[in-house]
Amino acid sequence: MLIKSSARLDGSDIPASEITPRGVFERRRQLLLAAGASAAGLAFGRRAFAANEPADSAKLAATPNPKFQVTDKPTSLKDITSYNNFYEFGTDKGDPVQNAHSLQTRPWTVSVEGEVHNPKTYAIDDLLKLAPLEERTYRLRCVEGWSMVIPWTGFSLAEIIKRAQPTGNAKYVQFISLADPKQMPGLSSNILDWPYSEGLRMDEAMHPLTLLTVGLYGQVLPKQDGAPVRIIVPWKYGFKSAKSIVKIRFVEKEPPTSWNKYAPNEYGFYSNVNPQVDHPRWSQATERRIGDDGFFSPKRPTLMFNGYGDQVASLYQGMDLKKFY
Ligand SMILES: Nc1nc2c(c(=O)[nH]1)N[C@H]1C(S)=C(S)[C@@H](COP(=O)(O)O)O[C@H]1N2
Ligand SMILES: [Mo]
Repeated sequence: MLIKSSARLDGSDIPASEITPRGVFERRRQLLLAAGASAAGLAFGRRAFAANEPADSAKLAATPNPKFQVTDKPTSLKDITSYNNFYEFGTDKGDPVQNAHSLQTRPWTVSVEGEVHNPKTYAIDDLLKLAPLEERTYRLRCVEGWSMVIPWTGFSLAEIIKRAQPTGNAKYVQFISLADPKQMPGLSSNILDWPYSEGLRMDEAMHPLTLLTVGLYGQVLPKQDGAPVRIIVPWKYGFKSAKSIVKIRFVEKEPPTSWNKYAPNEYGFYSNVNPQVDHPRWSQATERRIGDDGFFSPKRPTLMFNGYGDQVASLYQGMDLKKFY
C-alpha cells in the first residue's frame, strides 16, 4: 500500500510489492520481534474456535445476482486467501493467512449509529438474515497495482441504510474496523492510526454496487479477508473496502480515513480507480492480475472506475477527479 516503487536503471519496473521503504522495514522488524515473543507462549497461541464460530469453510447459501457478474476469470480461492492486505495482522501479503486465526468472529456486533433515526446494534447472525444473500463477482483493484476477481457473498449496504433511516444531517458514512490488540498482533505497530477507518459519501454508500460482504466462493468470509463482515466498493482502490467492521457511523462531515491520514497526498478520500491519476510514486495506468499475469507478462490496462463507469460515473459529474483523487 505505502510500498515504494522505483524504476530500475534499465527502465523496467520493480513491482511495488517487492520494495520496502526503510520505515516500514523497521516497523516490520518490531512486529516480528513482538510475534516472536508471542510464539514463546505469551499472547497469540492458535486457539480453538470460539463458541458458535463457523469454521472457515462453512457454506453460505446465496443466489447469484446476474446484474453483478464480471465475466473475467475468477481468481483462485488459494490466491484470494493467501495474498492479502490486512495490516492488523502484519504488513506482508502472507501475514494475514498466517496470523488471522487469532481473530474471534463470535460473538460479534455491528453498531449502526450517528445521524440516524433508528440506531441499532446487530448481532452478526441477525445481520446475516437482514436481506437475501447474493453472490456477486467483482473486480478488486489494489492501489499497489494488482487486481483480483472475487465471487463475494452479501447484500447491498443500502439495505442497512434504509432501515437505519439517516437524518437530514447524514452526508457521509464511516466504517470502523475492530481494533483489539489481543486478537490483532499488527496493532503493536503504529504504522496506521487504529482502528482502521474508511468512509463514503452517502450516495456512494447507497449505490447498489456497494456490498455488505459476509462471504466468498460460497463460504463464510475467511478471517484474512475480513471476517465476519466487511465492505466492498468495487470501483475504488481496495483500501476503501474496510475489513472486520464493528461500526457503521453516519456523520455530517467527511470522516477521517486511515490511509488519508497516513499520507494525504497519496491516498485521497475518494480514491476512485483512475488510470489517468498516477500515485505520486508510481503509474496507475496498468495492473497485474494475481494468478494470471506473471511478473514478466505485459500488465493489463486499468479501467476507469475499475470498469464500473457505466454504473457510477454519474456520481462524480462535474467533479475534477484529479483534485478529488
Ligand atoms: N481493516 C482493514 N481493512 C482493509 C485493509 C487493512 O489493512 N485493514 N487493507 C485494505 C487493502 S489495502 C486492500 S487491497 C483490501 C484487500 O482485501 P483482500 O485481502 O480481501 O483482497 O482490503 C482493504 N481493507
Ligand atoms: Mo490495497
